[in-house]
Amino acid sequence: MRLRKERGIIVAFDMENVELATKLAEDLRGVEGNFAIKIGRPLEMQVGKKIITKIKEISELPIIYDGKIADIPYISRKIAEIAYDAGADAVIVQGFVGSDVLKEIRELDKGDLIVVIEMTHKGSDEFIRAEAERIALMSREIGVDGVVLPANKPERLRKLAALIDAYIISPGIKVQGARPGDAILAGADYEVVGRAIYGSEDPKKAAEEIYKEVLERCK
Ligand code: O7M
Repeated sequence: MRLRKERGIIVAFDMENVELATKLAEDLRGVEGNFAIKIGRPLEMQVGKKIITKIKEISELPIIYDGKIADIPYISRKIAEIAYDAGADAVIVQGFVGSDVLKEIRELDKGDLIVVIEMTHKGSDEFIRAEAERIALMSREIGVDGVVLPANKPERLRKLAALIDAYIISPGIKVQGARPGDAILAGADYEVVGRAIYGSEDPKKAAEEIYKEVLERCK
């Protein structure tokens, strides 16, 4: 199951509580709308790669492994392969590591390849921003499936989105400053939401409400 280039919400599973993760995966199974799950390192480190298999089985949603892979081609490929074999439909790789890393993972052809172009935090403006256009063009040339662009920097998102023909996933919603809908209005396909969902009292309700708000604003 690969991700479609359609508007939707990616729920970031960065919680360290495995019980909370499995409960939210259960709650999201069959949820109305276009949802996917991104598994981050804080959760993965609790139990290892089998959390990918487990969350996929329970939720029946597309699973993205967010190891933000940034190593030499040999190691990057190994990490990606382990994640795909555990059930990940997509893996996330840092674009700044260069084309040989992306090509090595592309060659595996076991699932989607999503590349980080520019990030949401302030430090991203110190080095990554200066090269983001080139990273975007490299990603397009290699034919990656998806890219990551910042929701809380809408002018950058808009500019970089114009260089991209892959699907765009965009974090930075709520806690990092953007409103649900901001990223899709600036050209993204998916909005990535973590703490505003898993950190809320009723995570399923929060996910549904954020999805509704996105649809309302992006009619
Ligand atoms: O909604 P939050 O702020 O709790 O979580 C945001 C998620 O998006 C979290 O999983 C981060 O690792 C991720 N993210 C960013 O916050 N900023 C970025 O620039 C890139 C990512 C990301 O998903 O990269 C793949």
